[in-house]
Amino acid sequence: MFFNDTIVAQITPYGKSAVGIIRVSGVLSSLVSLKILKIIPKPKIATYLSFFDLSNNIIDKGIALWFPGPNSFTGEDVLELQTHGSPILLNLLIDIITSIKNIRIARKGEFSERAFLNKKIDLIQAEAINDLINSRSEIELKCSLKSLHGFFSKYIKNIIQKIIVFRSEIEVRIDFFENEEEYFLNLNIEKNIDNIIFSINKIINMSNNSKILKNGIKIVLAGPPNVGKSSIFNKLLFNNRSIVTNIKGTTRDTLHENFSINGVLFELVDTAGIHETDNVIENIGIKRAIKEIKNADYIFFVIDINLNNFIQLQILSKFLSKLLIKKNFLIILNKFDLYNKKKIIKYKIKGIKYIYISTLNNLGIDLIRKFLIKKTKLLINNEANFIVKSRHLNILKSTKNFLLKIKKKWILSRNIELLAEDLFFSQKLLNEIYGSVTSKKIISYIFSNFCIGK
Ligand SMILES: Nc1nc2c(ncn2[C@@H]2O[C@H](COP(=O)(O)OP(=O)(O)OP(=O)(O)O)[C@@H](O)[C@H]2O)c(=O)[nH]1
Ligand SMILES: [Mg+2]
Repeated sequence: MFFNDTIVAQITPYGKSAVGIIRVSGVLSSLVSLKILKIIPKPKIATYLSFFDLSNNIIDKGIALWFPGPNSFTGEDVLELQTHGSPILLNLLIDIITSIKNIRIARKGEFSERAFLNKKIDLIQAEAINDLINSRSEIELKCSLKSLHGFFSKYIKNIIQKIIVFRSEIEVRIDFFENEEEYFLNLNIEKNIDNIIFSINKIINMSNNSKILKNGIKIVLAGPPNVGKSSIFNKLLFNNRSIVTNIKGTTRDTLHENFSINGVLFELVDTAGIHETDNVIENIGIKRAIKEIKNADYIFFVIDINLNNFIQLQILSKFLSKLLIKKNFLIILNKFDLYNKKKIIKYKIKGIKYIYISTLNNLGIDLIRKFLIKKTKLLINNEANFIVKSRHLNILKSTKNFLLKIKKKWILSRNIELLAEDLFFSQKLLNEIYGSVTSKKIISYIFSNFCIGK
């Protein structure tokens, strides 16, 4: 695709740094090179050169890289200038470059957008570049790299290929057989549609992990007041982040902190103790705690092992019957240091994992960590780890629903030509994931979320 205007932007972060890089892309890149460097450097070779201003004064010396199109990131002629990282120098260079007619500052994500429009990368890869830059954990970074290298695209391509093969079998029959009965001979239409839906469902199910891979595993510490939730919070963070006192209802607001184990991000949330109270502030805190519990991936329900009181058990059973029914949770029995054998409490509940600890003696904290490490291993060892973005998920779901409709229509009408047409449409729907038929508006929206210079 040809663009009249050439674009320029600083591609390193703003502010002082050892080196700053400016990228120019477009038809006028060679003119920029002649103006600033007085030559066009050899392609793809780092060349140490003087940089000149418009009055031919040397303003700096640095490295220039010349990538003639189409063998560049954007597919256009690209010039990259590496200078000392002075914001004034970098601004001066950009001013010189933009003083040339038809050269302007690049919009957010415009280099990647041009790479996409010039078919250097597909939309999945463009999105993966952005995800990679914004990754908050090692596992998210690895997933983005996989998508960038076409791992996710391969899954989608396989489904599209299945539709193409199925369609061509149908079309051969339409073209060559006159007798209607022969149309369907050896062609198990419903089974074929089911098979495509099955492959789509497989990816939809994989997306369940996407939220965790991207945002981390959310663990909420919940339970009655004064049982040691904040103490556990602090121990797991190695930081006295949350206030601990022997007064019931110390924690009121929710506290959120991130940490990572084995490259997997965790979000740990400390909450207000749940109990009956007339205190207005505490009640707001309890409401917030319940909201966090509902959004948790794991709930660590903390109990004081020494309190054989009815309320603790009541709260726990309320949890079991209502909130936690579909949640993963672990019961942590704290204050084991005060444990009195005569007061043994039967907290054992079938199918629920529980751990005895004492934050005072540092006992059992390692067991909680082991529990978390186990969770990370389950994630890391999953070969099919990738992040299914909501845009991809929406397309997959609408293609699946469309295929279900196609199947129904076929059963009712037995119209093979209509079936071929519908299958072609479902193929087009899936292609939107790559952006080959995606509307300009959606594409601009996707790239507008990128950072400047990308
Ligand atoms: N003996 C003993 N005391 C503990 C232990 N863990 C916490 N405590 C004490 O129990 C009291 C309450 O601890 P917190 O961590 O504030 O309890 P919490 O569940 O966050 O309480 P709220 O914020 O009020 O809901 C503090 O005095 C802690 O020092 C433990 O393992 N053994
Ligand atoms: Mg607390």
